[in-house]
Amino acid sequence: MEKNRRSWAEPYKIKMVEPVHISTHKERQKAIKGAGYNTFLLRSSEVYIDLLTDSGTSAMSDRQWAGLMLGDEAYAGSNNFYRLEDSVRKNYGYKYLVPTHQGRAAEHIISQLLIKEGDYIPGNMYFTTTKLHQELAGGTFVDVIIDEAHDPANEHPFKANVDLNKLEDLIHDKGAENIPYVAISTTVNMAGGQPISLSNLKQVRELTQKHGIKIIHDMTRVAENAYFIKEREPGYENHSIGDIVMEICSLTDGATMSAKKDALVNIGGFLAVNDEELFDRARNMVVIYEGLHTYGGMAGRDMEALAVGIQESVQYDHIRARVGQVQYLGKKLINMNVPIVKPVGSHGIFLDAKKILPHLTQDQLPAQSLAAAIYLDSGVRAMERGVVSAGRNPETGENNYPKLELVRLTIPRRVYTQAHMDVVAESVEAVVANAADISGLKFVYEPEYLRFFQSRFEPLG
Ligand code: P61
Repeated sequence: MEKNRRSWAEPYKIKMVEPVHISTHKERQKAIKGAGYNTFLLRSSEVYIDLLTDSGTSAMSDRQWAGLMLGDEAYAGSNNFYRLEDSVRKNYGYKYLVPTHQGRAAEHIISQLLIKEGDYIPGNMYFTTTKLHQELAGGTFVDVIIDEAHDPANEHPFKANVDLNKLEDLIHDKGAENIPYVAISTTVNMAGGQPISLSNLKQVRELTQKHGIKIIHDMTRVAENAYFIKEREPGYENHSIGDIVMEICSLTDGATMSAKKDALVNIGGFLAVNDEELFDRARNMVVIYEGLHTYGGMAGRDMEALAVGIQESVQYDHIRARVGQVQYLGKKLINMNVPIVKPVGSHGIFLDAKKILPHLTQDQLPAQSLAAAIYLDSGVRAMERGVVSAGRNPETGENNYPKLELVRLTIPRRVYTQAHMDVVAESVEAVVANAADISGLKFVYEPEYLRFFQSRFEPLG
C-alpha cells in the first residue's frame, strides 16, 4: 500500500526559515584561499548550500524543540536520561545505556575497554575516528568488507557486506583471542553510504559466535540501512523499519552511536551494551571523560530531543523522504553522466574524483581539489573523502592510498529542498565539464591526527 504512493515528498511542512547568503565568485575566491583550500576551514557564512556533512545539521521537529523545554538539568538522575534509556531500549533493544556527547566519545570508551595492545579489529571498511581510537588503544584495524565496496561503479545492492572468507582467514591467522570484536557499521560511510544485508550480518554472527568474538555495531545510520533492507532484501518488504532496526541490533553485542545523524539531533551520542559487567566498566569510564553516567556530556534538554528523534528516525515516511531526496540528486547526476558511487547511498552522493580528474595522481589530491572547485563554482560545500582523509600509516608514516578517492555531497536531514538539489547538480555538472582546468593541490600544513579537518593546501604550479 504505502509503496504505491508516487513521490517521496517531504512528510512535513516548513515552519521557520534560516536565510543563507548567496556569495559572488570573487567572494568565494577569497574565502577558499583564506581557508587553505580546505572546505572544513570555511566559515559557514561563506557557504550557500552546506553539504559538508549530515552530522548535527538536521532540522529538529516541533516535538523535539518542545522537548528542549522539558529539559531536567539535574546533575544526577535527570528525567530525560530515563526517557532516553527507555527510547533506546524500545527502539534498539540494547539493555544498558551510557550517554556521551557524540559518537567518537563512545568509540573512545569501547576501544579502551575492549582492545589490548597488539589486537586486530576487523570491520566493514574503516571510519576515520573509529580507526584512530582503535589505534590509540593499541589495536590495528583490518578491512574485511567485500571487494565490490572498493569499486565505485559496482552496483552490488549490499556493498557493506563482510567477506566471510577474509574474516575467517584473519581469525585463523591472528587467533580469536587477539580479536576483541568485529566492528560492523550500518551503513558504511566511506563506501558511499552503503548498506549491509541481514543475511550477511547473520552469517557474521554465526562465525563470530563460533569463536567467541563480539560484534560492536556502529549504528550511526542504522535506520537508513534498514530502509535499504526493506527495499532490496527478499523477505523484508513487509517488515517495518523499526522491526528491521531491532533485528539488526539483536545480532550484535553493543553499539556506538553518533546521534547527530539518523537520530535527528544537533549534538549527542551513546554507547549501548547488553553485558552488565561491560556496562559497569563503561559507566565508570564515562565519568572520567564525559560527565556523570546519567548525562555523559549532554544537557537534559539534548537527551529529551534525542529520545524523540530516535522515534522519528524509524518512521517509514520520514526515512523514505530522507533517502528519496538523496536518490533524487543521485539520479540527476547519473543522467548528467557524472561519475558517482553506485548504487546511490543513503546520506550523500560520492563523486568519483579519480574518474573526473584523470590527469591528477593521487598525490596531487584530486578529491580535495574537486571539493575546492565546486565551492568556487557555486558556494556548495562538499567534503574530501580520499587520500587526505585516509591519513598516514601510524608505523611507517607513509600516506595511505585508498582505492576510493571521493568527494562527498552530504545531505542534511529535513533541511534543503529539491530546488537546492537542482542547483547542486547544475554546479557539479559545470565543474565536471571543465575538469581539465583543475590543477592539483599540495599540503602546506598537516596536523598529526585526523589531518583532513585542519590541513591547509596550496595550488600546484
Ligand atoms: C560525518 F569528516 N561522521 O560523516 P561523531 N561513525 C560514523 C560516522 O559517520 C561518524 C562517527 C562515527 C561524520 C562527522 C565527521 O572524518 C570525519 O558524533 C559512521 O562525529 O563523533 C561521524 O561520530 C563519529 C566528519 C567525523 C568527518 C569524522 O560527517
